[in-house]
Formats: sequence, structure tokens, C-alpha cells
Amino acid sequence: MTIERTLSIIKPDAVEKNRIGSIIAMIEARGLVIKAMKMVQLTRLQAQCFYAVHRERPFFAELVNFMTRSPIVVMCLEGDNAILKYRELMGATDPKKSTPGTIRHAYGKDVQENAVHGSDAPETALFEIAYFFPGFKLV
Ligand code: 3AN
Repeated sequence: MTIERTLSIIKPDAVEKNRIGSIIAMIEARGLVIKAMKMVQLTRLQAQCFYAVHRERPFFAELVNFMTRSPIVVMCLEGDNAILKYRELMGATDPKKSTPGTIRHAYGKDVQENAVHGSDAPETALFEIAYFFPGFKLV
């Protein structure tokens, strides 16, 4: 048993479509526990810093526009193998390639408007949780 924490974001497209509750229900049904949660609207600077690893990618400006256009819901999730478990529940980056039963299959539109974000590794999870929940006790 490896208890981990991971950062989840319900992105602007899913919040605009009124899917917060449906997505949280999928997360809870998968056995992941919400340890912290808040709704925020990112500034451009906050979005640029959060996605700094993508700053050289051609879609960076578009990604920042998208992530700042309306509120998001940010959560710290906890559970056994939470990072991989949540990545599997999210599905592939491109919703068209995601499998039925995943969040992106149910609510994603394309590679950009793909409903949710999840940390991809333990180091990323540490950075991302601290980014949104500074002072939160990390294990
Ligand atoms: P994932 O969210 O599945 O880990 P990443 O880390 O490759 O995918 O991409 C981060 C975010 O950047 C994606 N969730 C998506 O919103 C956006 N993105 C990725 N690839 C593209 C693309 N080709 N065009 C536009 N936006 C993209």
C-alpha cells in the first residue's frame, strides 16, 4: 500500500458545463479522498507559472488563455497509488483517444479542453499541491 497525494484540477470547460459534481462523484467512486478543495480563477501569471514546463510548447499562450477564462476547482486527492489511479481515471490527454469510463471520455472536447488535470509524478504532485495549498501538510 502506497498512500499518495495528487493535485486535481477541474478545468474551465468542465466548470462552465456544470460538471463539477459529476466529476467529483467519479473521483469519490474510484476511492480517492478529497483532502483539500477550492474554487479560484487563475491570473495569467498564476497560469503561466503553473504550466511553466510547457512554456516552449506552441500551445502555451492558448493554454494560458483557456485556463484563465473562467473559474477552476482545485483539489488535493489522497489514496493508495493516487497519482497513477487518478491519471487512469482522467484518461488520455486527447479525449477522442480516451477509453469509456474515464472523465475525459465523458466530459472532454479536445486536447486543450479536456476537463481535468492531474499530477503526473510524485515530484510534480509535491510542487503542484504546494502551489495551490501552501502550508498544507505533505506526507
Ligand atoms: P496531461 O494533462 O494529459 O498531462 P500534458 O501535460 O501534455 O497533458 O498537457 C498539459 C495541458 O496542456 C493539457 N491538459 C492540455 O490542456 C494542454 N495541451 C496539451 N497538448 C495540447 C495541444 N496539442 N494543443 C493544445 N493544448 C494542449
